[in-house]
Amino acid sequence: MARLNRSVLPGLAPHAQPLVRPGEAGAGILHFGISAFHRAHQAVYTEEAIAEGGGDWAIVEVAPSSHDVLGALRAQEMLYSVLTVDGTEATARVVGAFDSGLHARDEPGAVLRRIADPAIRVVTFTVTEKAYAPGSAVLDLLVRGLRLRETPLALVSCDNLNNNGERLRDLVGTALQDPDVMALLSFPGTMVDRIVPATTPQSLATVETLLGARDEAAVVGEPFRQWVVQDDFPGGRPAWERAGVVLTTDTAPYELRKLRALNGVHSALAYLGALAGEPTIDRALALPGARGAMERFVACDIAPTITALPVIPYGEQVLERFANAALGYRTLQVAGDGSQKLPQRILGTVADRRAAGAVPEFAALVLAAWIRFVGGRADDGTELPLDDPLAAQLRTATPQRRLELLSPGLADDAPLRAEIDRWLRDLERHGAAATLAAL
Ligand code: CS2
Repeated sequence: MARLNRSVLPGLAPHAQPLVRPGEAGAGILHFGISAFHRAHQAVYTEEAIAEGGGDWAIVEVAPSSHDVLGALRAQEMLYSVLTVDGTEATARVVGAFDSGLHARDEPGAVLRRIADPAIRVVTFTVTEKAYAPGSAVLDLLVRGLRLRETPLALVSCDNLNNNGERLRDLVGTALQDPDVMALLSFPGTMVDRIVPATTPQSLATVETLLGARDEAAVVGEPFRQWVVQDDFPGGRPAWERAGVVLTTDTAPYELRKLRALNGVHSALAYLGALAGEPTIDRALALPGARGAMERFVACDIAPTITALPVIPYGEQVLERFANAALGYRTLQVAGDGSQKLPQRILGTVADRRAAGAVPEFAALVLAAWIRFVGGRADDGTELPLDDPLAAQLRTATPQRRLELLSPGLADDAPLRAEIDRWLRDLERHGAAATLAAL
């Protein structure tokens, strides 16, 4: 079977063709973190924006540490495809948004030159929650490059964090200590959304059948996608609005709703599902009582904390998306890095409800499920792997200490603690499946 590259494009079906031909647009964006999510989200929007609105906005990809994806992309002349799955439907299309790729550790000089390059007017990031800490390798390299910068540039966080733009501004500002360079930069906030599970050998095989070429860098996504971006780009930007991106002055309400009513519910299903032995999110949602519990989580705990946008219909749509069995999103994948994810997914809801004098029953259930999950055993005794920067500490800690590691002071809130303990007893005695079924 031929490997995907430029020479196989003429033989592909019309609906599988890239919207932008390789080399058609010059580079205008530098992206850190060649994640599956980025390839199925920002890259797809950007390719459409170039096709609709023109401009030199092709993306230079920077791999921070792993060589795998960059190697596969280089072998394919930076082409890859997105497999969109829904129920029994699956379509694959090649994306032509990438200009070239660099490896941060192997080619730091080339990355620095690109950060300083006036042709690059936007830098985007999908580096996961845990990279937003002082001293990370990506931040170091970025700051060194920014010291060489002389023209305006937008730095865009596409990670699932509250106020991601402001977070990035604080990190960069503190590390850079250079007001002249800071004056050239903007840090637009974003809300990014598309469910993109880790690619499996089975999905690569489906892509191969659909394309008639082997693609080692293919990604899988649901049909739904959304991107809300604060319109603050001093050096210009692609015509993203032509690709359906919502450009606005304030992304905060969208982020808040997405982090709490999508990612928060995702994490809830991940921990409860993993404890119950369910491998995927759709199967966790299909557990008796799970859907009703998630609806009540949204209606009783989350909706009262968000007034700027409708939450209940959004939550219903999210559950429909989670029910897409073709995605096969692993509960263990969503459960990973909980210490980094739960603050913005669950603790904001908890804090707002506590401030209003209420004890959020379902958010407490999620915290109890997480406490039990990090202990390392499913309800039937099966071992559960723990992928988390705090894994070593969490594994051996008491429930109280686990809450403290998540957020100092959290365990001192007596009414909340009582609610979490009540759920912990239920989970220990009856397991997650029976606890959900009894709701
Ligand atoms: C998920 C997200 O893995 C996870 O933690 O909750 O990646 C989720 O699928 C995306 O944010 C959806 O936009």
